[in-house]
This record gives sequence, C-alpha cells and structure tokens, in this order.
Amino acid sequence: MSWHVLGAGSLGSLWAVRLLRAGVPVQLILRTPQRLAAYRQAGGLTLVEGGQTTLHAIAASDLDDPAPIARLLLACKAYDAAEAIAAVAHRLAPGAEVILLQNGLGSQDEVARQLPDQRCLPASSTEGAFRDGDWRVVFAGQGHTWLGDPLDATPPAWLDELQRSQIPHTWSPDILARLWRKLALNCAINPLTVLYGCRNGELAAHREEVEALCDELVTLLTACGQPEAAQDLHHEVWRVIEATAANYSSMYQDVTAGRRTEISYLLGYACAAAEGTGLPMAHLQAVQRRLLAHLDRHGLPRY
Ligand code: NAD
Ligand code: KPL
Repeated sequence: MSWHVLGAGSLGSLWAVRLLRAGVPVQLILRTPQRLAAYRQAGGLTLVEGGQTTLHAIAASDLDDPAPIARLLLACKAYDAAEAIAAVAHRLAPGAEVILLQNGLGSQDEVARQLPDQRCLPASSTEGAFRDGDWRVVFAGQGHTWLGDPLDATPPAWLDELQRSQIPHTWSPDILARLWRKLALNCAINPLTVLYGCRNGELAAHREEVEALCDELVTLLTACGQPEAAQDLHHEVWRVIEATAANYSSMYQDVTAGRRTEISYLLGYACAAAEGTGLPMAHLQAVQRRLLAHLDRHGLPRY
C-alpha cells in the first residue's frame, strides 16, 4: 500500500525521501498542475544531509488525480491543515489512515471533524528540517516522532515501515498528553524569545517570567485533564532551554523571516483553553497581548 504525502515542505519531504530510500511505496500530492510541472522540472526532491546532497525522483501527482488514498501523511503547517484536508478528502478511502504532523493543538480536531470515516493519527516531532530552496530540504537535527490515536490505542501495522525507513518513532498510547506537553514547552519558551529577541538560552535572564508561565501552564494542563503532561513541567522547560541554549525558537525564526506563525495553535490555543476553565491566567494572557502587538508591528497575521 502506498503512502501519500500532502505538504512537500520540510518534514513532508524528509519523510518521503526516507520512505523511498527504504523501498516503501510513496508519492507526493502537489497542490496544482503548475506545482507538479515545476517539481518534474526539478527532477525530484533534493535532500541535504550531513554535507551530502542527493536527488530523489519521488512519484508525484496533483490533487486532480482520481486514485484513492489509503494512507496519508499531512505535513503542512497547523493553520493550513483544515483547508489542505478539505481539498483531498474526496480521495480518502473509508478507513484510510491520516497521520497529522502538525505542531500545537486545535488543527487535529479541525481535520478529524472533516473525516468521520477515516482514522486520524496525530504526531509530535522533535526532528529538525528546513527548506533552503524550492524542492530542497536540509535535515538539520536528529529527533524523534511520537504517534498515536486518541480514540484507539491499537498500533497500526505500518510502524515497521517507519522502522525500515529509519524514521525514529514511538507509538504513544496517550498522544494527547504528548501534544499538550509540547504545547506547554512552546508556550513557556517561544513567545518570550520573540518578545526579547533572544536565543532560547538567554531566557535565563528572564527566569521569573518563565517560572510564572510554567506555574500557570501546570494549572492549565491539570484543569484540562492532562496532569501527566503537567508533571515536572518547570524542570523540563529549563532542561530544554539549556539543551537548546544556542538555538532560536521556531517562532522566533518565523517572525524574523517574516513568515506567519502558528500562534493560534500554540499560545492562542492555551489562552482559549484557559478562558474555558474560568481560572485566572494573567501571565499567559499578558504574553499573548504583547505577542499580538509584536506581530502587528511586524505586519504579521495575529492568527
Ligand atoms: P513547511 O512550511 O516546510 O512545509 C509545509 C508544506 O505544506 C509547504 O510545502 C506548503 O506549500 C504545503 N502546503 C500547505 N498547504 C497545502 C495544501 N493545501 N496542499 C498541499 N500542500 C500544502 O512546514 P514544516 O516545517 O514541514 O512543518 C510542518 C509541521 O511540522 C508544522 O506544524 C511545524 O510546526 C511542525 N514541525 C516542524 C519541524 C521542522 O523542523 N520543520 C519540527 C517539528 C515540528
Ligand atoms: O520546539 C521548540 C521550538 O522552537 O518550536 C523548542 C525547541 C522546544 C522551543 O520551544
């Protein structure tokens, strides 16, 4: 059975190339016939990894191809996920499996609502990749991907294909806890790095603010039924800050490059959930206000 990849960007390309290299059938779905023509012109996807550059002629079609899809990797940004799935939903076979490789929370529900007859499998990844040109991806950092199904803890049969493809992964019976934990880390770190224009490690100079956010995030996770994700959060946040001290957060990089951020699915999602609990979360809300004002000043979307 073939994998289909919708969203041939950084992570989508990285998955597609590794599947292909392992001899697992995989094809890209490109948005328009023009994108398909441009891809064919390029001769495939180029992967830059450990100083080596390799070209991979992965099969591709556009959205008009009528062939049914049984297994789809959706690898776009959280804010594009609902629209992307709407464009391909008519091709998804009943019972098809859709892996949702989006950061944050909220987009998974937007997609799942459109797919009552398919199995949606949210994923959370710490792999690092970026595009340095059209159809070119740089594998920047080894990481790991957790996958799961909030409705059914039975692992899918194709995990061995990921193994063969050397895509480091773990089946996670409680994927929602992982997604909440990652969201909390991102909320404690990313907005402040944008507001202070600093690397992750420089947040050590803003210890009290980080701690205050962690306090509220622990309260939030617990109130949202995610006590496991709240466990030792302060400690984990400082561990990640130290381990990634020299890095700029993904949100910092987006803002600096003038790209839309995933704010609605990170801090925006946390603040909306906080409002739902009725508990006061003054620090989270203040950081959200400051971040939105910052985005306004940079002419970037607030959503
Ligand atoms: P990306 O922007 O590099 O790639 C997304 C791709 O999806 C783009 O090629 C875009 O053109 C395509 N796309 C968008 N809408 C589409 C549509 N309707 N039809 C077809 N294609 C469409 O994004 P990415 O960096 O691969 O990130 C994907 C998700 O993974 C994000 O939520 C991100 O936060 C998360 N993530 C990324 C990294 C990383 O290192 N890149 C690491 C961890 C998590
Ligand atoms: O995931 C991250 C990001 O930059 O998006 C880390 C490294 C955890 C910082 O929040």
